[in-house]
Amino acid sequence: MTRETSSRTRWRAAAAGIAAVLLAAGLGELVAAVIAPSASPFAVIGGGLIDIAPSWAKDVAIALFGIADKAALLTGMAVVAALIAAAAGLLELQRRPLGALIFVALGVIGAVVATVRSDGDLLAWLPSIVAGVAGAVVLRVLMKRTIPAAEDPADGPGRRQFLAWTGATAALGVAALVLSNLARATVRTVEAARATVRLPAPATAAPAVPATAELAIEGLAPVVTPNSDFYRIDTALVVPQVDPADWSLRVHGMVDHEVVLTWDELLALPLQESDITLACVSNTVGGDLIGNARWLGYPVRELLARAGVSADADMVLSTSIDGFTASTPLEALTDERDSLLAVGMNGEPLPLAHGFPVRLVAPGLFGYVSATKWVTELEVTRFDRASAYWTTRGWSERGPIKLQARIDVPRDGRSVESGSSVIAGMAWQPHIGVDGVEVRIDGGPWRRAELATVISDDTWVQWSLPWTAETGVHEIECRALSRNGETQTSTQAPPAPDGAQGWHRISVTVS
Ligand SMILES: Nc1nc2c(c(=O)[nH]1)N[C@H]1C(S)=C(S)[C@@H](COP(=O)(O)O)O[C@H]1N2
Ligand SMILES: [Mo]
Repeated sequence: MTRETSSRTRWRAAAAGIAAVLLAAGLGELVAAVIAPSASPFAVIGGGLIDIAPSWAKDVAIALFGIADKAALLTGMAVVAALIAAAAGLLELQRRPLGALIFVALGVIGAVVATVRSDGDLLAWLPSIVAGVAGAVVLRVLMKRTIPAAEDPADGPGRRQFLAWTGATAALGVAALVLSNLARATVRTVEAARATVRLPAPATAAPAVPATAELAIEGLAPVVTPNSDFYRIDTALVVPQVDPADWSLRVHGMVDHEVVLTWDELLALPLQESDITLACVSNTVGGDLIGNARWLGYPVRELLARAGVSADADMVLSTSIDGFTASTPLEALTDERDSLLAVGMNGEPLPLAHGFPVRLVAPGLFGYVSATKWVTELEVTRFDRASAYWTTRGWSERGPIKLQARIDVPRDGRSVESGSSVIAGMAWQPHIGVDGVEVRIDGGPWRRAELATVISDDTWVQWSLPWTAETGVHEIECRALSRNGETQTSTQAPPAPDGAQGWHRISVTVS
């Protein structure tokens, strides 16, 4: 490389790399959208990253980005891809064809990951290979068209030609990405299938939610969480698309006889409706990874009774279509509680992101040990024989939801007008139930809040306490009292390994 051209040339080479990766990604996504929706290069590599990431990294991601963790991951991947591509451009400049080979190598890695991770999709390798080869070819072409040959720098392609070639390539890449999204949308038949589902009326209906269960205080979480506001936590970068017509559930393992249930068979069974609060073990004290819905489903206990469970078994390992697993203590699925094989959520078929067509919900247990979405398999087994997705990553084997109270009103850190005001929040210990909530201000005496009407022991409950706010900065704390006589512990603990604990404490300025 001659000296005069080196800086400008390097910029052009890096730009060629980035334009090439855009077009490569666009083509890969387009091929995936049309022939192998589960093998989108971005999705398989992102999914692989999620699965190999250490759990502390996931905790940090959830803490930083909450339910936007997936958008953050995709953004991060895009930035890393751009950096690698720029580096590949520079390398191509120094040692042709090593830069182009980087694209090919990335394509091969993507193809391997896609093949390993796809559930038997024979063409899963194709999108990544197309992306890798296209990236390599486009990089070579761009370099040729936009970078002056070393021998006669003055005579090489001008600025205009550089901008035209790189710009056109990048624009094509963006167009391919947009097109791939459109293609995916038209291929999205499962959403259409969901729209045609008519859920049967429950054989056992839940009583109407009492009007007095909802205090309707501004800023307080509604006692029934609308589906669109329900938190979503899972390891699926792309929401699994399970057509009910193709769905079945296999119950096997330590049973007298295997049971296979299809969608039509499930809907023909007597379904039960139940209000159940679902919480995530990653929820921090005061956090909002919790929601309450009216679920419709078939009691898991009935299904297990049909299969005939061995007396030696103590766990049910449920598996999702995407390979996620949860290990649920057997007694939580066979005792009197309403653990459901759920098909309905707040009067609708499950939203796709919440497990359509069928998921589990078990009152009293954190989601990671009980609430498998897109569930396809129940294996009756033992804790000493099998372990599940999160338990193999260091989370506790048993996951009962802890006794917790949260202050929603006023919001932590907000300022409040002095005078008559209200403190309000939510409290829960699903399946045990909440008996009361106590509040104290600035370390003063505990005062008993008023509970709204409790829907059931399986749900959270709203509470409130009138407060005459005096000017100054105030610290407000709350703690829940359970129906079995316990007072929420003040001992703090982080979410790992079995759920956060400690009193929720907020600070507000009254003026
Ligand atoms: N298939 C599958 N099911 C899953 C998970 C998952 O990652 N994959 N996550 C579990 C966890 S950790 C929680 S807290 C709940 C959350 O359910 P939601 O997203 O419907 O709120 O789903 C559970 N079921
Ligand atoms: Mo969770």
